[in-house]
Amino acid sequence: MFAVSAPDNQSPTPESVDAMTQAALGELDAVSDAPAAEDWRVSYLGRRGQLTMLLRGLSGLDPDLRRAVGARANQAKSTLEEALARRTRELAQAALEASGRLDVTLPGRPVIAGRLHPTTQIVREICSAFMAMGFSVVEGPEVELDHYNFEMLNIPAGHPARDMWNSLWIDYRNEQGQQPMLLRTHTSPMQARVMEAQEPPVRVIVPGKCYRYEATDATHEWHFYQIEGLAVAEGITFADLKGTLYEFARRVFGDDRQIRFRCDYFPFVEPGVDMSISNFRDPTTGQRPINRDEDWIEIMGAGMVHPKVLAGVGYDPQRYTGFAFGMGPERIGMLKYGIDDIRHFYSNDVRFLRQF
Ligand code: FA5
Repeated sequence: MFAVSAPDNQSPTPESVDAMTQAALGELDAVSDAPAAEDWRVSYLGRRGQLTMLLRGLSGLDPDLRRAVGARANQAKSTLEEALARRTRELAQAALEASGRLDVTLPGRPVIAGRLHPTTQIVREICSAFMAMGFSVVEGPEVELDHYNFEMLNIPAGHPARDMWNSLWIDYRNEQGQQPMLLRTHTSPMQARVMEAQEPPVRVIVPGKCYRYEATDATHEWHFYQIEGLAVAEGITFADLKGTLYEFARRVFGDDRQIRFRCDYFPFVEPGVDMSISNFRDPTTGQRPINRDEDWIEIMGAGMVHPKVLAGVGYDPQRYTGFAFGMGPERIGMLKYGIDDIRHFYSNDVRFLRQF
């Protein structure tokens, strides 16, 4: 080992401390296992190690020399301690690799997997059913003009049917003055927007969010999704509407669920219907799909596009006919998965969301 004090007992100098440090680092490189590393530590950093002894002997030195050698020796101490820690890690890693073993008992790192929201899942499922029947998907604005949400749907200002949709109005003004705007109450305004933008034939579905100023209960939210459907061409009849909706219900609910059409009124269709899905008790379990005392749950409004709506977008109502529908995917999800309250969808309770 290198001696810090020269054999002739000369006083240490900064240079002799540097030389000792270099020699120590060289020896550490040559150390090949943990016991040898421990011997190295004892000989330099141990209680009677060279560097420790040097630091202890500083008090006997001339003040100038003491300062210079002291500073260098403290630096050397940190250098050697860091080098030892690094070498110890390298030796441990090398020993593990040499043993050919892997510590399989180490716990794995948990992977947090996200999942699709149940509404997204059911919306996608419904869209797939219609895409398989040749419909394409379009989307539109959630903040809508009165013009599209009502006027183009044969619901002029002051029409009593406006009360069917409790609206959330927006105070908006641009260079042209006041433009009555609202959070769309349904996806039906996209009927007019799509027909204005293209010539027949049209076959689209429009998924999107809607908003209504209304009290919530087990089947009503103030914000919810709708999926609009529109098909316009020459020769489309009510039978096409029924056939399309039967096929949709078969694809989403299977063959066993019953479907009910009833007359209903919407100013933009004639005739108009609503469609419900059976919520009957299972004779063996006594359970209903949705735990509510109702045999039928309404899932959509539909009908033949009103000639005034066709004429409003420039289509010839003598030549073209079409059908339209607007359904609530949350209610469809409730019937399909047995969810008894629509408010579970948006209360963000992970115990509910994790089930999907
Ligand atoms: C309409 O909104 C019409 N635009 C539907 C339509 C389209 C008729 C095209 C004719 C032709 P309605 O308000 O009934 O109709 O809503 C349609 C469906 O949206 C309902 O059957 C229901 O499934 C869903 N829905 C309506 N209001 C709510 C609500 N507050 N919470 C959850 N779902 C709702």
